[in-house]
Amino acid sequence: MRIACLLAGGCCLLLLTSCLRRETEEPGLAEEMQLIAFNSERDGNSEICVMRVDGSEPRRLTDDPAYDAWPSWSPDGSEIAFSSTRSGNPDIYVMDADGGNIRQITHHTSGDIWPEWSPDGRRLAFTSRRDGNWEIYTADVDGTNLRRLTETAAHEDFPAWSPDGSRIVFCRMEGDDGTYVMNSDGGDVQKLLETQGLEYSWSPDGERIAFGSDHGGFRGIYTIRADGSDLQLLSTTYAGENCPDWSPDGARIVFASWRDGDGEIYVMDADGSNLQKLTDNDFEEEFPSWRPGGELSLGFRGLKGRNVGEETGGVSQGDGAGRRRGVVPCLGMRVDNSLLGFE
Ligand SMILES: [Ca+2]
Ligand SMILES: [Ca+2]
Ligand SMILES: [Ca+2]
Ligand SMILES: [Ca+2]
Repeated sequence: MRIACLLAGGCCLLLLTSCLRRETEEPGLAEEMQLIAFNSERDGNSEICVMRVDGSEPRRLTDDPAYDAWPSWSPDGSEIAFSSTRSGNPDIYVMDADGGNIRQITHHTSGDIWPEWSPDGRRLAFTSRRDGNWEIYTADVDGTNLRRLTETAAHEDFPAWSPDGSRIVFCRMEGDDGTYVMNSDGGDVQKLLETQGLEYSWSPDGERIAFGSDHGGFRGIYTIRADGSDLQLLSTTYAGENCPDWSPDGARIVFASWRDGDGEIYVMDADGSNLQKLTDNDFEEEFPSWRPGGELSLGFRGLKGRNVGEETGGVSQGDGAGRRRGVVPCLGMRVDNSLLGFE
């Protein structure tokens, strides 16, 4: 009995020590808290997934036989806009960052795809064919106040906001092809480049625009200055690469590449160096979207979407106050508007 008590006491001490260590871990784990949303077909059809920026802990957010694609984070990182065919045709949806609370935003029988969240969090830009050919539209995040920004016989696609929300870069195909930029109300359209881009991303400082392109005959990741000058090729394989997205600090770019035969997610420094492969399987993976900084970069360790037990997991307010231990409900994301999960 005495030995059993001693052993139990030792275990309690170990648990207490573990808890104290976790409670006192210092901030500075922003890297661990950053997430990349992407498409994966690893479960048989395209789903929205998230993973850490080192490729670890991939987790599926959607679970529907429909085609779910094109994730775009809200600026505060609490929600994700995406397109899905679950209504019978492509429509825009918004869900919480843990995959819950899915809301259908567009309700048109035509295709509505490629949502991009505005920097102020209020609008979604997207591409729709509802008026006969592909045009760029914006709408409030609840789908109201729809506005068509382009009106041409050509195919407009891949809208991306400037960091200050004043401009939208996009691609025009099938007539006067090229990369264009316009005001966020559709005015002052300017051609930046004769080359078309495939999925644009504006650097956080507003200085440069990254895009995939067939410029030169082979598809790679390129950047230009926001005025269209200084075209630079970043990727080195020309292996069907597109969908670049800048990290919140502007230091890195995540993108999709088919250099190994099927779509994988890679990350590189913004000058093209220090390439890292984040996924490695036989299924298509593409459309990566880097989660904006936001309140999760507070120093809490990430979560694993499982019950990690009373002693190791719980939720807290965004500033770390009000920590409550218990079931960890999701992967390091908001539990509701005020609570964050931690491990
Ligand atoms: Ca699906
Ligand atoms: Ca639709
Ligand atoms: Ca058009
Ligand atoms: Ca793959």
